[in-house]
Amino acid sequence: MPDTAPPAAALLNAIRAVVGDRGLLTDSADTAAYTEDWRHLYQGRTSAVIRPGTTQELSEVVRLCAASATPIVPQGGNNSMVGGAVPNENGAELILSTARLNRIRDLDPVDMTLTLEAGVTLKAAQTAAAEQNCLLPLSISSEGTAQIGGVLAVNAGGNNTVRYGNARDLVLGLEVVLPDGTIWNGLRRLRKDNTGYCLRQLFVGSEGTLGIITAAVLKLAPQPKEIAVALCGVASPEAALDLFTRFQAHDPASVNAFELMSGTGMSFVLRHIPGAVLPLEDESPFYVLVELATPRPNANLRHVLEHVLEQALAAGTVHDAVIAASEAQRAAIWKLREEHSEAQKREGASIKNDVSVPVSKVPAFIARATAACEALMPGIRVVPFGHMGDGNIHFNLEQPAGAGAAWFLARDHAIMDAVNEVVRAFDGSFSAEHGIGRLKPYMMPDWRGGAELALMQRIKAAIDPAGLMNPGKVLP
Ligand code: 2HG
Ligand code: ZN
Repeated sequence: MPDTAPPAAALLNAIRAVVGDRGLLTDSADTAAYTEDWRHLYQGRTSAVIRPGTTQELSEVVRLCAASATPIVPQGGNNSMVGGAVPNENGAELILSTARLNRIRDLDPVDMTLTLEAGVTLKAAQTAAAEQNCLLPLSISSEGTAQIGGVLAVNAGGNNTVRYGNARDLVLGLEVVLPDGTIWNGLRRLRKDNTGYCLRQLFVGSEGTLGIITAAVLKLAPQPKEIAVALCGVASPEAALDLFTRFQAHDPASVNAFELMSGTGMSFVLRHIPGAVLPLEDESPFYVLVELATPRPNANLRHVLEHVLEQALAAGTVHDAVIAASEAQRAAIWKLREEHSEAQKREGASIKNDVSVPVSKVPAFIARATAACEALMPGIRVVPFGHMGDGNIHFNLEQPAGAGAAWFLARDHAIMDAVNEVVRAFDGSFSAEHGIGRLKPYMMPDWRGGAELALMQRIKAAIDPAGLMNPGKVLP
């Protein structure tokens, strides 16, 4: 087990000699933003945040920490929904921020690859790709602050998974600093490379428990020539599923995003997010945001959208719809979806279940999970939203009106367990895209126990025998 005593001044001095004054924050006023998670679930402590400027510096810092048995918490944009990037309360863990590793090393529009460091934000990476007429096909609500290292460490999914897969599907190569400080340079950019175990995929999704991702080679896609977005009012998740199958039947290759929102979640956005306006005549029990995109010329996607929506309106699947007529309108529709987390946070305390079930089971899952939560806590407000095209629903709950936040959050395990029981009945997953972090390791024995968890523990012990990398995360 890692030492629980705060790191000695001698270690911090040695680290300062590597990263300089600019790379070391020790004042609690400066470290405060790094020790609390985005959801305010955890308030950790640390004696320093280390911000190396190069992979070499980061490796030397890790070597110093290994030599003194000092635990490290790697951190990117600190957007984890499961407390995956903050230290515990004992003050012994140091935070290693990748924020200053923020260079784009190479972009090759012929190979369609982007080689970049861990601290580049997803937004900056998307922009760099677009400037070369390429697409980095990964989009998440927190992309303005999320850093590539963190995005890969949690294998983020997001809005375009239905078309392009998760973060791991885009990774051709990685550079990783291992727990003893060794730099593994696996920054290959080959489409084919069958040479032993696929190590990069071991680090993708490992949440910083096996090493620190410092750079990556990502696969790019052709930039779309047309994008068409619609917001639709639908009566139920069943109607949303019917609409999804209509688009899949008509032109599956162009479905770029298919997102579900509830009337409750939308009402939070309209209430709390400045400038948010519903572009439909009436409010609706549920909404779908559908985005079509294609790199083909003259595809007339607006026509495709109109055609499918007209049929869905005639069948009663959709009762109202609007198609964005400009880039500004498209952004305004996406804002209604992307601000769901922020709006929910402003509304009060929330309990989040980032779950997945087979796409065809989403409506039945939502119905049964809603009933289970309402039976457990009358008045609880159910806020399901998310990536319906992937079967990934953020089955979030908001405290009953008038109930205290602390009272509500104290019941989080009971509520998550009730939801997970329904997830299990549909052969789903209790964590689809946010990972395990500090919030969910207790669920692992139940869901991944036996040979699977034993194998994960052996991998952890082999790569990080002293248990210094992001302790207390992922594994129980
Ligand atoms: C999203 O899809 C994010 O917007 C956050 O994954 C979901 O707040 C959440 O539960
Ligand atoms: Zn999501």
